[in-house]
Amino acid sequence: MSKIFSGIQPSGNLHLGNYIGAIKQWVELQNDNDCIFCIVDLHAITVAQDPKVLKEKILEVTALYLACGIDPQKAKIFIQSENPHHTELAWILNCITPFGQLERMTQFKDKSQKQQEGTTAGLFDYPVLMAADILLYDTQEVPVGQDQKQHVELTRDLAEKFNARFGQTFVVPNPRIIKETARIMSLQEPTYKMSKSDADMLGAINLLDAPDVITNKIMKAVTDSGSEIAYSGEKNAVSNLLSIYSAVSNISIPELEEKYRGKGYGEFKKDLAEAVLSIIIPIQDRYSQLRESDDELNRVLDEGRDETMKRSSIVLQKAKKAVGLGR
Ligand code: AQP
Repeated sequence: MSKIFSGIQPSGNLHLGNYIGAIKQWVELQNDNDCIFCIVDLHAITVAQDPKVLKEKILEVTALYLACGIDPQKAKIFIQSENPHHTELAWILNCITPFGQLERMTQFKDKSQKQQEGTTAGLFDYPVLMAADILLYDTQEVPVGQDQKQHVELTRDLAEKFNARFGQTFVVPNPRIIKETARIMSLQEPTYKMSKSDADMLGAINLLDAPDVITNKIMKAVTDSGSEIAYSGEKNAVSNLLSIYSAVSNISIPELEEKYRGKGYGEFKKDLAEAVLSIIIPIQDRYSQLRESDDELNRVLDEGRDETMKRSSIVLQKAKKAVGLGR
């Protein structure tokens, strides 16, 4: 049984990349592990958010966690900003984090280019807060998509550095990345990852998109030159569609290649849309039921906050004592 921590930002609409790259793994992991899944709203505000929309998205993400199969009897779910230990530990970690290491974070480089009103200190510091999120719970494994690997590596570096300087305090965590589904790409620009902040409305399949919208996005997905449905480095678009198909159907990629040998993109995409909908429609049904009243969501979040704060206070006190803070 491993201790597992992961989270998603309520910074927009959850999409199939978040589901395949993260939540789908969490649902499997919760059966045999001690899991905590967070709604990382403090990370979301590292880019500008409309306060009313953010508030709504926090409950939306919570309901989607449950609708996708996270079971609060097995895993704890809570909102990051409701546990102040995260920002407190982040400050302590800031004081041992090399500035140059944060400058090398590729997500910072990508996102700072998009910040029109100027890059904020929060965006720069985001990976240190993420390190605090992980280290507060003696986390052993962090299930994430490929884009977060560098941040988990920074977390490892900070834990090792802190332990070496102040004595054994933190467990050094490992990223848990499933190669085949670690990077689901945009349906319109398959060299970029599917992303909540993609300006192209056709690039991402959102978990709450209407079924006809999902079918339309898949039918309009770009393909590669040539008509062969095969997984290869030269066929980014079709390889991405095959990865999605395989993840939602549990049919292996070689089997799918065989099934569609000599067949056209039209038939392949129609079947892919059906396979995606067979996963998403039940999620949407459960989501609608959950949103009839938010009482259940609030109960789950209250319980998750209380339980996780008990755990994180132990590690935080240990870290503060090691550094020499307080009396
Ligand atoms: N395209 C993806 N393929 C596989 N995994 C993905 N993840 C995100 N996009 C993909 C994984 O989902 C988890 C939550 O990600 P996040 O919301 O914390 O932040 P993100 O990675 O920055 O997600 P987005 O969608 O790209 O959001 P924006 O546009 O707001 O930055 C992580 O485990 C991530 O790896």
